[in-house]
Amino acid sequence: MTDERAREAVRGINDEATPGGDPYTDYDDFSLPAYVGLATFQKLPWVTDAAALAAERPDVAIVGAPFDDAVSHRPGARSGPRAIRQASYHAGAINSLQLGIEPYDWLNVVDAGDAPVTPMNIERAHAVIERKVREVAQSGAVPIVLGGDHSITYPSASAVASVVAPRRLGIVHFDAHADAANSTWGALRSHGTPMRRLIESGAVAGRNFVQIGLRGYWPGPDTLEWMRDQGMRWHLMSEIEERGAEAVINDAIAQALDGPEVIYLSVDIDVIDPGMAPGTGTPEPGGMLTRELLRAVRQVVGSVELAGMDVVEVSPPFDQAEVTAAAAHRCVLEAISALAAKRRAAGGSPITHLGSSTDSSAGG
Ligand SMILES: [Mn+2]
Repeated sequence: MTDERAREAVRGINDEATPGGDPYTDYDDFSLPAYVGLATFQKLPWVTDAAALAAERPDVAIVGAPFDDAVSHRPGARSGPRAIRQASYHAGAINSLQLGIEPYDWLNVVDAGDAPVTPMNIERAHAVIERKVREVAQSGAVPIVLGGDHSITYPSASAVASVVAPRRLGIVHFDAHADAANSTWGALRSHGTPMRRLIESGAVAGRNFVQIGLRGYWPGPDTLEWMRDQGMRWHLMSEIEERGAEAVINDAIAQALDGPEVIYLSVDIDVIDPGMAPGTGTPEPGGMLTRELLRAVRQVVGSVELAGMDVVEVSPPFDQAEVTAAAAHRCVLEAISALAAKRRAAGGSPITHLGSSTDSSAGG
């Protein structure tokens, strides 16, 4: 699939395009069913090379971080990026009913592939993830990173913070867990510690690190005291139950932007109730509804300047019927659609697709 062919096909919803003459060539890869061909995210062009990204200057780029050597309980998130990429029944083009927009008519989105991770070496994996995310962000694209365990937020958000500097980064973090421990059984790089590392390193100020959905029985009082000392702010799941998600998230956005100009959004899929998202490493009962989280992603992305995002902790071996991977996939689509709606609202122009016509059925 070349970039030109993918762009030609973007116009129109693919499965509504009328076949032409030759069944062998009627549809290009972008327009063929989701299960046919390469499983790039939403069949988007696969542009992995830093030079190609710099030349392409996409608006958004998907990045895989297939790494789970830093989990404390049940593993499997290394297979998350691949599972999320294929958790869709749509061919490439999509139309957001929620936002009334065909996002790929407004944004140039590519799949930048995976960071070149190998197992059994956390420092090496984090280093290559940081470099990959930095390359994507330096191209001008908003990186949307598919985890991977939550430890990858440390290199990923660090890379984004370094690229946006001197502008400051706030972080909005959905999770059942605070992930701000000092160590996990002595390991400083773990999926329980990335938020502390980000604050200690200065990538983000504690007071602009805002967490939503915390619940259950971890962390302990010492870590909570450290979090308070940093000025971190968090909104328990019980607050969402009492006040509703929309009001809580409005407060969280204001707190994260109290100083910074741009936002990194980190979504641990375990913020969703494990009854709706069982495929994750540390499931904690009593979480958000999937529909609440998707609405929350639209709310956050629609009202901030998004510099980067990740969706982490999808563990396909523990999933059922791909329900967790699908939720993660839709978190990404909601973010892309909200970015597109912002582009349109700001008076932007639709992308002129090569070979496109005004006939919306001309896809393929
Ligand atoms: Mn978590």
